[in-house]
Amino acid sequence: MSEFSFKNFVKNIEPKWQDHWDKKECFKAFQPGQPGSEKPKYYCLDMFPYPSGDGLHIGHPLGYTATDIVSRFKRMNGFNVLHPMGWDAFGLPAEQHAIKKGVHPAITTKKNIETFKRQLKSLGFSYDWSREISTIEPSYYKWTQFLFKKLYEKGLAYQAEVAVNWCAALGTVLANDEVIDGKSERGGHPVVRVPMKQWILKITAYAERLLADLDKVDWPESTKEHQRNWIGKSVGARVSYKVKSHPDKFIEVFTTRVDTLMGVSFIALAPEHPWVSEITSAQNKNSVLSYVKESQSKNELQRTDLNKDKSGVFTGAYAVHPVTQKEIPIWVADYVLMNYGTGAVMGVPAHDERDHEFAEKMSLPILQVIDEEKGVLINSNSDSLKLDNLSISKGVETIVGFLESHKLGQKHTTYKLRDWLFARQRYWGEPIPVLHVVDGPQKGAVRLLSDDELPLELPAVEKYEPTGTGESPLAGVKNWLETKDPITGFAARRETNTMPGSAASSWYFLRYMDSTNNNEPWSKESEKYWGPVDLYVGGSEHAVGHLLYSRFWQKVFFDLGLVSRDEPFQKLVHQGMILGEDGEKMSKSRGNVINPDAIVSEYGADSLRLYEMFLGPLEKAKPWQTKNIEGVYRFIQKFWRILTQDSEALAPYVKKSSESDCSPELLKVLHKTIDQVTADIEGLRFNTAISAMMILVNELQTHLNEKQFVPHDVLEKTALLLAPFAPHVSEEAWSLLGHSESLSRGPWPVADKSKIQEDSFNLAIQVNGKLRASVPCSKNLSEAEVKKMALELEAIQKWTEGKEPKKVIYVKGKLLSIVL
Ligand code: ANZ
Repeated sequence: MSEFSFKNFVKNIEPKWQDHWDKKECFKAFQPGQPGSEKPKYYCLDMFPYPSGDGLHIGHPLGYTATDIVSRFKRMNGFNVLHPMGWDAFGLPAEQHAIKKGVHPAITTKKNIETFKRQLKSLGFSYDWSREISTIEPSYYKWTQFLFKKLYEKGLAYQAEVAVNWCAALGTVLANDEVIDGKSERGGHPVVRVPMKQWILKITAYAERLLADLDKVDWPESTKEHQRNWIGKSVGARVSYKVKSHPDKFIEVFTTRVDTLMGVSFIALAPEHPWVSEITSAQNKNSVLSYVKESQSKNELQRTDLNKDKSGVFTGAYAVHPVTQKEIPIWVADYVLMNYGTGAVMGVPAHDERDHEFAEKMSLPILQVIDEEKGVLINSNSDSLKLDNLSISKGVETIVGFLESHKLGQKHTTYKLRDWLFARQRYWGEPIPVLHVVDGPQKGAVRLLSDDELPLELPAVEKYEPTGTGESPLAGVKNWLETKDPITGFAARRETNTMPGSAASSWYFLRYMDSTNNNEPWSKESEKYWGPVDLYVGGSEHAVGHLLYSRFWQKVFFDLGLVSRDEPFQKLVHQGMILGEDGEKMSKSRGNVINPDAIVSEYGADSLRLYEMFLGPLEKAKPWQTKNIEGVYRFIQKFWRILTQDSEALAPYVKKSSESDCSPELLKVLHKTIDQVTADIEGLRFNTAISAMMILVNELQTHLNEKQFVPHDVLEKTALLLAPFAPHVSEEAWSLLGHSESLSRGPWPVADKSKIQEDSFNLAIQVNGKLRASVPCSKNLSEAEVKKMALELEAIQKWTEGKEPKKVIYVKGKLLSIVL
């Protein structure tokens, strides 16, 4: 078959099978109670894409092919597989794209979804498209709003004036995970901290469980560690220092090293600490005020940078040491952050690097109180507490005991995790389902919309660009904005902020379980059946964003009795990045971007799928090489040729018959391949599975070349093995081999281990205890036959010299020992 016709053949069969799968609902997942649901379930999930204007990136099919292989494999193994797809279509990227194109996001997003869907279909992924979701549909975001209400009712959503990450260029606030090194993750624009009234979700209430439950899931260790660090648990103590000039005021500090209490030589407050101006003495007022002002222009990163010079200013006030009652100067220093711990620290220059620098610069005393080598307290005795020579842990215990009994401190655990900023001053997001009463006796009250008012639809507007003022474009939509308080009848305004991009993605995996339910986001029954996601594949960039938020929502839903388990994703895998041919990250500006459409049209989807899987281990970064696709392309061609080429001449060698007619060598390769491909798919080692199948197909070719028999059975099993990877050509082969039903539900071939076993082994032969020969020996030989063979060997006769052995001992499959 010529190259040209094979190309046409591929062009022909791929859409044909895609249509067939659609029409016959080959990938339908059966709801609990339906026929088919009695099978074991398997939930295999991709991170759903945001449908960008660029269409599918060559990196998308990497993870998607991996989950597709697993989904197809599980289906063929008798599982009821849930493998869904949808669109994460609200949010900043979609809006930015629309702004760039000058076309309303509702229009661009719809168009992009169509492109994405066409592209995904052209790759032959086995999604149950009847469960498709799109987060911008009111039928979907109705439930996002409903779930927000649940969080609010549980006290986990609140409004507060907080310092937020404001990005003027994007015209919106950003969540902490959207800010990298003081710049917006998207676009790299500067981000500054400004106070704003915001909706916030209390993820910190779940910090401990989010941390502890990481032990329950099968995730990459690096991702768990990333979450652990992001949650940032610190176990320590709070200590109260009385302010000498204001005896009713106690400055609370948080410390992880309460054992160093006797080495404190100053207290430092964050510039934003509420007591700064109150405790500052008259003489110091001006210098303190100007310092505070100056620090506002620095971001958190600049302030905490270890390499930066420490700065600060003395307030003129003193604190009282809780044990010695000595005076300790109170400073303001911008390396102390207001949003961590209590916004105040006790400075221990001898044992903390930043405090040390600060003390040196300000000429404050540096007193060593721990012998770090011995791990004991020193210089720490006072009239009221004898601490010297205590171990650090004993020291902590004694000091905390003292502080507690004097009501001057207690053990305390703190987390770096911040509450989740849940409002964006943007148009393209879910409206937050609340009203603000603006008139009447209950002015200022916040009302949740009732369930039957949901969805609160996003109004159609002409101007959707950020206003730049910090207010959402929705604030300009008068007829939508102004409404009435249902309770008092007085004027009310709708909330104009929208939800962040990560709202919809925090629960979409639950919606797939019951995507057409109009009465609830999902039924308990469907969650009980489908949960948790058995395999989740997606990018590691979501480690502390989406993957943390979803765990939080799942736990809240668990506490509300809406779901039956408190972790959403049992096994998580991150696919590696596909780099450009030049080994660099693919980007338009580098001009090294590969378009999947072009590859599919040249080589077909099966080749693209095989190639991406053959590139290397799923998790690794690897460069793309278009010319190497030829390798997998030829592999499929070879398989097809074996099935069809010279069929008349070869017919006698490929007849309908059973394996028993087949040569043991071929059977061995076949069953080895079945065994390996099965284990490799389970272990997500797709590249080695493909290598194994290549060996098998070569073996088939060799057999035919030598006019040896290749039974029909063997060809069938080869097609089945290949099906998860290259489903189109496998279906075509399966039908050519006489099947009228799709192979999408199996049967998956089972390896016959007895056929795999090596049929020869190395026999070691000893004469009088000394190794004299080592020869290959067939496993089928009896003990007598082995003895006879050994004694006839020249290498042995040299030693036996014709003598009759006194004893011959045979250790089966290993050793023959001849005693003369
Ligand atoms: C005294 C001390 C002595 C400290 C010592 C450390 C070493 P982690 O482990 O990251 O939680 N700290 C507390 N609140 C702070 C704030 N708002 N801004 C900046 N620094 C703050 O760090 C806890 C330690 O960081 C605390 O323990 C405190 O310094 C400082 F030898 O107290 B430590």
